[in-house]
Amino acid sequence: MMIERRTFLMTAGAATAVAAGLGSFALTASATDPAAEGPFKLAPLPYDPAALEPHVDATTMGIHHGKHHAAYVKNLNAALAGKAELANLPLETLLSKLNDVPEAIRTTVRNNGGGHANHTMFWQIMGAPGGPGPGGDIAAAIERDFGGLEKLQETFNAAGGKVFGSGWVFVTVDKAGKLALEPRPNQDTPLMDGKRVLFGNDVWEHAYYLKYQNKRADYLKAWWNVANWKAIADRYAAAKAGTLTI
Ligand code: MN3
Repeated sequence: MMIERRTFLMTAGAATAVAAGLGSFALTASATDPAAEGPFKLAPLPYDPAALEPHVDATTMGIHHGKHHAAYVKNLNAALAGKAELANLPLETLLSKLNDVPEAIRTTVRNNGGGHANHTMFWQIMGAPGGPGPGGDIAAAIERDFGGLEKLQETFNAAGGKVFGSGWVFVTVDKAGKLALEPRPNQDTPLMDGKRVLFGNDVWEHAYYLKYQNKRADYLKAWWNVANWKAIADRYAAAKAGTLTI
C-alpha cells in the first residue's frame, strides 16, 4: 500500500492528493480480492429492476442480477486468478475451449462462465412491456424456421417446460441467419459448441419463483411480453455479419 501511495503521490498534483489517498485504499482493497477486479465484470442492468413489471417483478430482477449473476462473475474471476492465458480470452472463446481448461477448474468455469454469458445476453434481450414485435429480417426468419411467432412461442415454451430442474431455452442463429431451438441444462450455453445465441429464457426457479412459484408455464407465457425485439433484431444482424459475441 505504501509503495502504491508513494508512486501515486509522486505523479499526482497537490490538488489530487486527497483523492490519491482514497485511490490507493481502493486499490489495496481490490488487490486482496482478485475476483472483484476482473477480468470479467458485472455490467449494470440496462434498465430499472422494475422496468419489466408486472411480468417479471422488481425483487426478482434485483436479486437475479445483483446476487445470482454477480456470484457467477465473482466465482469465474476467482477460478481464473493467476491464469492469464485463460482469463484474457474473450468469454465466448473461453467457453468454446472448455477442454483446454485445467480439469481442476473446468466445472467451475463451465458453470460460472456459462452463467455470466447467459445472463449478460438475458438482460439485453428483455425490455419494458409494450414494445414492438418482430419485424423485417427477424420476422421472416421466424416464419421460415418456425412457421411464425406463435409456433415459435409454442415450441419454445414447451421446451422450457421440459427442462428438468434448472436450465435455459435458447434460439441459436448461424451465419446464414438460420434459427434453431436449443435447450440446455444448468448454465450450459450453445456458445460451448461454438454456436451463437440469438436469445434465450432462464428457467431456473430463481428467475420466476417469487412471482410464479411452481407455475413455470405461466412464467414462460408471460415472459414474451418483455422480449425486446429491437435488441433481438440487432443481435440477428450482428450474427449474420459475424460480429455477435455473447
Ligand atoms: Mn438466472
